Amino acid sequence: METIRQQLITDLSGAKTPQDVENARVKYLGRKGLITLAAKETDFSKLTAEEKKSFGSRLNELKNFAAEQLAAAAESAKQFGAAVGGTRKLDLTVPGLSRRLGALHPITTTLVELHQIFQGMGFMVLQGPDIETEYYNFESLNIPNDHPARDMQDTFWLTNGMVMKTHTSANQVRALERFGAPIRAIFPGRCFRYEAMDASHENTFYQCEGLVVDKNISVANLIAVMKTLLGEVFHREVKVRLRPGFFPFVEPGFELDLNCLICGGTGCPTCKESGWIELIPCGLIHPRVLEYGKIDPNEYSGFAFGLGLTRLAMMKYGVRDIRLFNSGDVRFYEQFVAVM
Ligand code: FA5
Repeated sequence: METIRQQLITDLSGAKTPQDVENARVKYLGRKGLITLAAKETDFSKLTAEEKKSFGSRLNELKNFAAEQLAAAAESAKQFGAAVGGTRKLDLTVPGLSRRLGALHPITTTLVELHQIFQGMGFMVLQGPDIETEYYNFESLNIPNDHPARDMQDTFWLTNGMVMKTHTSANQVRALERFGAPIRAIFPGRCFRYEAMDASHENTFYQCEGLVVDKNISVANLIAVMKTLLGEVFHREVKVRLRPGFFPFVEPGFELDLNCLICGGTGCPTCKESGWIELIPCGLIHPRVLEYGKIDPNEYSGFAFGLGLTRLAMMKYGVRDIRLFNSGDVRFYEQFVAVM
């Protein structure tokens, strides 16, 4: 009986279709099945009363065991049949058996939203490399080797002299060289900095660069685009402030800060108790950068901005600590919707 039990377990582990299970049922419990015959072919006259009792109860146990196993195998064969559409072809559209659906990463959701907003304003979406030359990351942006602005973006260098892109501005001159003027483009991407990490600073974070070059572009165009952007992202009035900011590749340059949406402006660790989050540095493109991009600054002007995309996601979703985004903590990711 033990041999029959083991054989049944082996057969059922290989049974995939309802027909496989039916074959197993006939083999073990059918009229000429192994369990049925074990009962029929035993000569009870040779057994003592005690042996008869023990044999009968073990046989019943085996029958019950076989019936249970066959029922369970029939159920999983049915589900497997549904999953493969009745044939052996795999149908990837059948929902999985696990109820724990994944969710899009909040950075992905924010990226897609930005694509839609800017495409609505006629911007192309471009992508540049993560590993950059010193020329595109610094020099072509009017930041020569000895310029103190390099200190603000202390970073990771590769042994071959290339650099992990410290800001998406690194793609500005690439875009100008490739597409010329007029141009309207955003280029979101990851940035890397050797950074002391805290609630609002990561060593790996996202920015979204924006670039517009055309005839007669002014600060008024820049402000109009910023207003449209913030209106569409937050769907409500948010408080911002514009102050002068220095970046060697814009002139004039500004810092657009957002009133902290975590504390409402009263001060918290996320905004370093200041009530404001540095969100979108921006300005009119420096004529020298246009020249590096082979654009005539006498004919064209433009603006650029470097939106802190990860910080935008923090404000949009109320995330107090930037380190959660790259934490790999499922409890954090699960809180975001599964579909957009
Ligand atoms: C720049 O990176 C400039 N390239 C932005 C720019 C583009 C200015 C075009 C003018 C014209 P900054 O270092 O301030 O500037 O970074 C821009 C934004 O990225 C910040 O406002 C902030 O929102 C975000 N950011 C910067 N460093 C970090 C960090 N370590 N972690 C998370 N976000 C950061």
